[in-house]
Amino acid sequence: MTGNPQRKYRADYQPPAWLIDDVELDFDIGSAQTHVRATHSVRRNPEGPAAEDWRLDGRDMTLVSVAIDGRRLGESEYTCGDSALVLHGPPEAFTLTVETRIDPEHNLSLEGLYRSGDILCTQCEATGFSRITYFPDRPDVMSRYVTRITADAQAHPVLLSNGDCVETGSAGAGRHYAVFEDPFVKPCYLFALVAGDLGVLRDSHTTPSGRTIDLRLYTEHGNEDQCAHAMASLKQAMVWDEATYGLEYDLDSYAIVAVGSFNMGAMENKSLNVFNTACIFAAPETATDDDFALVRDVVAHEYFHNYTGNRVTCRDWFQLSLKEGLTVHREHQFAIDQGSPGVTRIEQVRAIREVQFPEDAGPRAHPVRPESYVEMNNFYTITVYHKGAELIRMMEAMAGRDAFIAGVRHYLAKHDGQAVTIEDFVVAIEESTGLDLAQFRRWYAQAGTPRVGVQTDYREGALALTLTQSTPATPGQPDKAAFDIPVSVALFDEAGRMVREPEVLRLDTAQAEWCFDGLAGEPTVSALRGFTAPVRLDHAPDDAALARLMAHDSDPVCRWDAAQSLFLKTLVAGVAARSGGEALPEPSERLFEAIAHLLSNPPADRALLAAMLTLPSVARIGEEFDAIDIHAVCAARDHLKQAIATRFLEEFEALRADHAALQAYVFDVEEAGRRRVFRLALDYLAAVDAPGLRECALELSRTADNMTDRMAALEALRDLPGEARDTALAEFAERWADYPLVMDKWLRLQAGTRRADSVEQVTALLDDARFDFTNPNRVRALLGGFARGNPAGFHRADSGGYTLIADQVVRLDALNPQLAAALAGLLTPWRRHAEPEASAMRAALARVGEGVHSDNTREIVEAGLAE
Ligand code: 0A1
Ligand code: ZN
Repeated sequence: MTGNPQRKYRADYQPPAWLIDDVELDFDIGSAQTHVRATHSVRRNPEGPAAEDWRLDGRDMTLVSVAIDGRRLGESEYTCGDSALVLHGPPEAFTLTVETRIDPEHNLSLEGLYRSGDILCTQCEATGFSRITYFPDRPDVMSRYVTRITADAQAHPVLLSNGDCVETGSAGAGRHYAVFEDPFVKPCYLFALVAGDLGVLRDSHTTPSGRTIDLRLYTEHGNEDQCAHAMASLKQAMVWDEATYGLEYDLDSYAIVAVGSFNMGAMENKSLNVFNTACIFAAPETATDDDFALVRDVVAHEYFHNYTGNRVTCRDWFQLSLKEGLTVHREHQFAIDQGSPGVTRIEQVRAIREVQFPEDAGPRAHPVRPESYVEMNNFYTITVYHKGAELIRMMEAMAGRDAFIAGVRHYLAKHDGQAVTIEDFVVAIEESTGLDLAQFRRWYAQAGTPRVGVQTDYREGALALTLTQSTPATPGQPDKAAFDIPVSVALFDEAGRMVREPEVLRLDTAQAEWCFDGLAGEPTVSALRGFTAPVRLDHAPDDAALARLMAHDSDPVCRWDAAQSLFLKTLVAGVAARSGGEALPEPSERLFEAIAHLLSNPPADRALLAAMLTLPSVARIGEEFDAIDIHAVCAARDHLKQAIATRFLEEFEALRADHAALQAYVFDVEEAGRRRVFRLALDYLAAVDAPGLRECALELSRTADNMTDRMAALEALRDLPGEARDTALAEFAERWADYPLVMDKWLRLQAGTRRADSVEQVTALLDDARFDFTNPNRVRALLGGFARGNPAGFHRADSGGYTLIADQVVRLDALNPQLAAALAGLLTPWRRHAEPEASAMRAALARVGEGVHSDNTREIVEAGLAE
């Protein structure tokens, strides 16, 4: 590693020295390079520092000229370096014109202006705008934009930018132009431009106030039939935001463009969202139920940003959770309102526990509002997004839904058109709701997951409930002050009747006690109902109490969690035995009885049944250990699955047969729940290679009318011996060769296959024509699918898995640092593992450090290796 990248600190914030009120951009798109002329009306910021020089960010482009008030500057009047253009002593108010040349054809970083297939598109968050022109690339410089695009009319018949199209025309020589005006001020990270030969799906939405919005969804030709669900989701999201928050869309048109090469899921550019095709395309034949839900939720998320993010934005990037935590929370509320609220919440909780908790316990732990960063793109994390959303959810729980929504409306009205801080949001919520959030604010400042202990003491009709909290040290934060933690609690009696209604206890000290009296007998405590706070609960009800909660708790999260706890007890014992070289223990009769009871008294929501019968993931089991013996975890999980499958073979056969009665595919809660149970049944049957299963799965992989069932069949076959697996995979590849997103499923299936030579299989696929190293979706499917979805292969004893990932990170770093850094992150939790894996993983991370040059990947590696 070389160089000395600059670390930025939240405490160093200074307002911008100059402001730009109006931006005029003129893009002349050539066949190779693009020429950009930017004209800005600039004035000194009365609240800014009294700087002499003005620094404009910019990289990877050629400066053609710079002029002030129409006069071209001489060389002594500015300095242009690798990352900035500095104007020496500019006037107090002036017009700045900057001409640059950029090279979208060779831009593989997928930031700034780049080419995805035949589409030219932009990605400017967080700091991609400074790859387009020299500009103060920071969100607190907000301007009104006018954009003119000129391009070849045949290659790029569709030209788009933010706002309304106010003029189009011919530019001669087969070229044409279009001019766009965005009336709302915005930071440059929300700028967007698209040029291409695109197909479009059109629709419209009429708001409660009677305005009709033109809705357009653009994709490369031939994909229009995959866009109906995304369009329907957009309309659902618009209706929901009107009905729930009273927020109407504020322009006459809303466009989405789906592109195949995109580093993230989607981007909320004002009135011109750019999406990864993976978050737009959804047809029954090619997308699973999970894909349908993902599309719905990401489309809604980007739409919700129009207020929470665009109309009111972030002052600086340390405030990222201001827009992301709030918008994820709004997305979560929306998803819950679309049906199956229990299981939807369970999925949200799983993401926090299985991904955020490990991040918060690892070398990259950071507060929801980070204190410093080297590369901002490394901070689009599950902590900022999802833990941030849980903080908002806690505020909502404290205020009540109606008061909270009124608080958000107050915040939006108070700060409309501004770039503000998380503190501004918290103050607005306090002003509107009357809550005192003084101590609550610590959630934004302190990293780490609090552990909440639950102890009970029952005597003569009275239960003393003691709650304790402590938070482990995280990098740079050795001591933690007490959090303000809402813990929802209810009590159940022996027969499973609720004897105390749910009540939210506020734990705001290291320890506190509550007393419940007038009880007829010792109750069972149901705690953290609905997951009221992002904490680890140290609560150890005995097996009988867990079985009771599993059967009777009215909160689906606690019901599911009781099942998970029962499974975990067996699994933890299994891991300990295996690590100690002993035989794996058999599950207790109590566990089998609880499962039998569940199967004969299933919840009305089929998806909840499936969730409750799904064993904790390898990641979740790992959370129970200080040093994870990953191979013992896999063995214990396999063993338990086989034991359950053997005991309930008939029941799983019946659940499988039940599914045959399904009608043609529809994506709704009821049908998706049934498919989920079917998939679960196949999974258990595959665990014991049940008679007839291979034939049935092969047949289904050929005849299913939808991708959900087809994938269930392939996943069941994936680890089984015999020819059925290879036949099914080969037929699948042939049938879906023209659908890259479906081929990602094919890559992922193989990457996740348990076999001794999985490293070699993945390595071979890197050279397969169906793989493309420059496309992030392919890379995530194959390499992410391997490192995340194949623990046995990734952690293989000869370190082959680590070496494979390390080598590919180094290779990728030269093309797409953002993606390389994300992949490198998979090697950082080495301290969580037992030996010999820990040392081997660390060595692989060190190798990455020797081979990479980007600030992105270096920041990740340095954090991962820090003492
Ligand atoms: N703001 C987007 C996420 C996003 C962030 C960065 C990107 O490129 C570097 C792209 C998208 C969202 O929350 O949806
Ligand atoms: Zn977002």
